[in-house]
Amino acid sequence: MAHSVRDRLIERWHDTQQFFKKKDPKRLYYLSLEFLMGRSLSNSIINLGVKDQYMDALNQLGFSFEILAEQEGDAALGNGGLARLSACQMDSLATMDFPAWGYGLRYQYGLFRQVILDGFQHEQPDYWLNFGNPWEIERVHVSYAVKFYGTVEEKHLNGKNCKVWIPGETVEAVAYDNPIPGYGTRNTINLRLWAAKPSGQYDMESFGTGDYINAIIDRQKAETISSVLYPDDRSYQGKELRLKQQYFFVSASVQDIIRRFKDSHSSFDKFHEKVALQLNDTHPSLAIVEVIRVLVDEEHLSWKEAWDIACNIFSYTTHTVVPEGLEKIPVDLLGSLLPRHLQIIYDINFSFTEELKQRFGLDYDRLSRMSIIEEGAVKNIRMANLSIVVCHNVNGVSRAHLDTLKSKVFKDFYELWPQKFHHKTNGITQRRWVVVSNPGLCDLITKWLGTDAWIREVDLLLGLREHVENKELQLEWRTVRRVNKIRLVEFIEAMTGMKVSPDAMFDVQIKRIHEYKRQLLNILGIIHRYDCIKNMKDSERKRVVPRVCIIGGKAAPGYEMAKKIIKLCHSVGEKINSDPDIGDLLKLIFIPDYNVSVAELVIPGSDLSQHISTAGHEASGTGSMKFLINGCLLLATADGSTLEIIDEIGEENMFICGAKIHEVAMMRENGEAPKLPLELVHVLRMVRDGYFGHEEYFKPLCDSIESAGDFYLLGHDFPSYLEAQAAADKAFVDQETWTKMSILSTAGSGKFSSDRTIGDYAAETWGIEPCRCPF
Ligand code: 26M
Repeated sequence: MAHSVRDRLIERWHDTQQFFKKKDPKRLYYLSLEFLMGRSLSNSIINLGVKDQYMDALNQLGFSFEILAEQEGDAALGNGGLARLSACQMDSLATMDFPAWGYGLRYQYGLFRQVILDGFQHEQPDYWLNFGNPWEIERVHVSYAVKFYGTVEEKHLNGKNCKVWIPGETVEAVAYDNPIPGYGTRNTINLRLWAAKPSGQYDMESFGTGDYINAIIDRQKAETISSVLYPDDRSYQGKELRLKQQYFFVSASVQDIIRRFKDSHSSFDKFHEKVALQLNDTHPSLAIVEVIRVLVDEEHLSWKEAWDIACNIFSYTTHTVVPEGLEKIPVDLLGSLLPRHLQIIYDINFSFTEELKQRFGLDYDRLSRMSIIEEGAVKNIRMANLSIVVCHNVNGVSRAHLDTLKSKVFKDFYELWPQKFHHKTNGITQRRWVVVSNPGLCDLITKWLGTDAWIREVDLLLGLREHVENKELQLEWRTVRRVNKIRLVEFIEAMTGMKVSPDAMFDVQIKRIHEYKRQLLNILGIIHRYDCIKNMKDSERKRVVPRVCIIGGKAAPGYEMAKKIIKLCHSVGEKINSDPDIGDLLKLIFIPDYNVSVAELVIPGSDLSQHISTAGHEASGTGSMKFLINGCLLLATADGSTLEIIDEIGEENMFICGAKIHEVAMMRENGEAPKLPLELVHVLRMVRDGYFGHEEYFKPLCDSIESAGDFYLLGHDFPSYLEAQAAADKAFVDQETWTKMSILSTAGSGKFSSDRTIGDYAAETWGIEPCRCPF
């Protein structure tokens, strides 16, 4: 089946590329080290508009489509938010007919699989290409040499001084093309992923068997460059392999882009009118340096010409909130791997610091803060500074994030170039997150809107507001959600052996495990709930709203605190779930190996979802948007994109808690360590006393709140968190009110489609126009 779908994809993909070539519009190149595509089968047949035909054909052959579709593994070439965002944006780019390309790395090992043994996370390799990948087309003839190491020599050529890089190592980049079909259009764009292969031009002269064997083994080592995705989404460790990955992918992509441009242009005069390059965070920011290097050293443009081109074509989106989250590369490392690039970075920095001196005088503090080079025991290159200096546009991922960029992270740069700073609030694609993953709700929405046009024009969802009081809609809405819950019940039983009741409120927190995302706050809240129920009289218990608490997410392999949180979740779950005193009133389930396809199943079956980062720490957050559009209510802090969600659907349709962003800032400035609320002290006492076992192992978690300053403010937010939870219970008892809130969540979610995000980028940042291939 995949191969027959692939044939359809290839036809359209081919026609689209031909059409773009003929029209030669300005193209967008989206550069990202990570794409979390998930499964492709369902998404492809839906976007191609052939789902019914395939379902029929399969039925005739005696297969069930749902069961077949579940056999597919995820393409997990990314960590979390940033990586799934690139996948959603590719879907929108294709659907909206934009002449766009994605570029990335074809890792042989995707994000590790999470296996839980005795409550502890273990990482297992994700060798995802084992059985072949029907969604890619290997392009053996599309390959480029990528060079590393070596020296730079000064040469005199045609009366000019030139820098010549004499590299020490060459690796071949081979293209693998992944068609991305748009919905309701013939357009099918390309995601080109590069794989590393030994270079053809290798010197294979051997002087004996040993040399020969070693020469072959050496060649083989080239492949390590694209072998494994780094599984950490927070810290930059200055590893050579990671830098090699970044440059490998950037160099191949830039060569490909320049070759395509030169196919139809004889000079670079129009380059900036035909090319826009988008950097998904700073990970691909060496592309800036590479473009300048190629234009100056290989195409012999002047520095000024190359500089102007680079400034015109690059834009950059940052996904970070804290200054420590910004990428740095040790100067020595870069100098040894890419000596010519280091020179260019110094040249850029020289002109930039001269400009700064002109503008601000000899303000050395400012100069050292803004310099691309960080001085110190180890000298580093600040990739964000490099990106801001060159890019014409720097985007944050939510309105609140932009405020933080202006006032903190990039304050100095904002003072210098206020016009560069913007935000494009993130979004998610309603194709994957409703049409593919929640067909029941999809049909219901279409029925009540009287059209399926919302799948391309998401603002039409607003039309649901008119019907919110309609009893028939409310009943159908509840029925669809109930069916999804039962599917989730079955999944939970298959994964964990636990039978949970679909009558309970399904309360879900699924995302990467991070201290700032505060899964710990959730678990401590659950312990509190458990303790309350234990101490209740029978008459009080009757009023308790039954809950199934679901937590899922991976911890970076080296992130000890995150791993402790996973273990705590299991230990608490074991205690609660086996307590006969509690029964169906409370359950705590950890869903192992959370990924895109697990999310597709869990989200449609959830009642309540939690997004409770300490205010000021989540740049945007996109999980919340997937829950929102599926009619799941949000319990959230006023952080990242949640503030904009409040604007769209109203605080009365959500459960908001916790300190506000400015309050967090104030508490931190005052260095206040306020007294912890009694309920929290009590709950921590239970953990410390070994109520859930492993008291030594959990001690650092308790300490982080009680003796290490409670940086993430669990103490401050605990009471209001419990209030929000109580408000959710109260609302859930009245199913009619709950259903209305749910309908209004879906109705108001339109702004959070990646179609809106991409439309804004196209108009305000990239300057590209749709280029629609005729059917
Ligand atoms: C770092 C070092 C080495 C290798 C990889 C990394 C790295 C990889 C991913 C660092 C950060 C990475 O991702 C950060 C991320 O996912 N940020 C999230 O981006 C989302 C999309 O904009 C936002 O919604 C989230 O708020 C933000 O946390």
